[in-house]
Amino acid sequence: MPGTFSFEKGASRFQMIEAQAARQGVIKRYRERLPEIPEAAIVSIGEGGTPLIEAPRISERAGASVYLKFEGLNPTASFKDRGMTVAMSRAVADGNLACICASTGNTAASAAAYAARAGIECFVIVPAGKIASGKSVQILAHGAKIVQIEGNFDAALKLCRRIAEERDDVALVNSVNPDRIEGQKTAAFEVCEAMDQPPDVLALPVGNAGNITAYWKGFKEWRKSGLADRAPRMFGFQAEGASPLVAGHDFDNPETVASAIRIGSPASKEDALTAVRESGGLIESVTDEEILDAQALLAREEGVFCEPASAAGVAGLLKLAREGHGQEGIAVCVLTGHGLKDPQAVVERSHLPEPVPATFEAVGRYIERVLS
Ligand code: AN7
Repeated sequence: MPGTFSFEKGASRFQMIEAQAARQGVIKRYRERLPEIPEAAIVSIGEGGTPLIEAPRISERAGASVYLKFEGLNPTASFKDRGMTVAMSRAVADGNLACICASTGNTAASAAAYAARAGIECFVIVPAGKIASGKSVQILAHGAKIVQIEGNFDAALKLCRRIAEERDDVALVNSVNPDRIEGQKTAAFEVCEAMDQPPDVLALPVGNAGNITAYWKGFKEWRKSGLADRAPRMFGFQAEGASPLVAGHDFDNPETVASAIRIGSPASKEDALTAVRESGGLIESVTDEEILDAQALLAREEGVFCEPASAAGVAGLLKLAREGHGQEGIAVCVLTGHGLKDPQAVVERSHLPEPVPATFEAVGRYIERVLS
């Protein structure tokens, strides 16, 4: 009711407007740092503006002050939305009838949502039976056309590139599309803004290597514009069974529990290696067990639930610390996707206990046992 608001209520309303501004979408928020997109073509669902969360328990173990950039809080629950808003806006501006992508799941879920909003058709080519259930559900919910191939991500990407080459009405929205990288680099800007300076280390999972490329581009641009005089060291981590950048050769049959990064021939491998070299960083591998342990630690001790692949950065920092290479200063770990994307990964490691009678005694006994 007008006139009944106290000053404090007015202030909190102002904070709400501030919060809304942070989630106006990355194109509007960072317009001057992104390629030009005609206003009428912008396709946004309010991506970006994700929190940077302090992680005291992980910090104790890693020897550094660790913060989590929780990208699972984007509209489709992964970092892919940052690049997808730019790629899809361009697809609309160019008058495409459809978009296409290869995916281990998250790119497809994001493309499906943004294409739905744009009102264009979306084709997603995925490795049959290898997509986490949350992601498949998203693809179906948004009405994308899903093609399951008897082959892996690398084969799917090859097919998509060819189709997009041969059809000028279909836009390729994988991260080989430079607009994807442009959008994704905004996460680096947000990290710098939130901390008032770049961190010492940025640790993240590496699959097709678009994200490490994008972060490095963002940090370099931030430094170049004079807002910082340095940039973080880039620490990329691959799953051991899918670690072509560590091994120095492609993997024909990549395998890992972290299905998001089950990629044997990263499209942006050269850019990823450049980012590591220029920043004085590293690319290493972590085992599936280390990944799942880090995922559980994040969930059980920090209250932050990410999907397995997303825990690779934390797993990597913890591994380095165990090997005597604890990092000094501030490390930001990018948690690329939400834990609800892949419920099976947790269900397979836990179990629901047998039902008990609906009595105070039975339930009370259980609580007594846990707390004693
Ligand atoms: C949760 O969706 O490649 O190194 O097709 O979903 O930029 O590939 C997903 C990749 C990390 C790796 N974390 O990022 C796809 C896809 C999560 C991911 C990565 C992915 P890139």
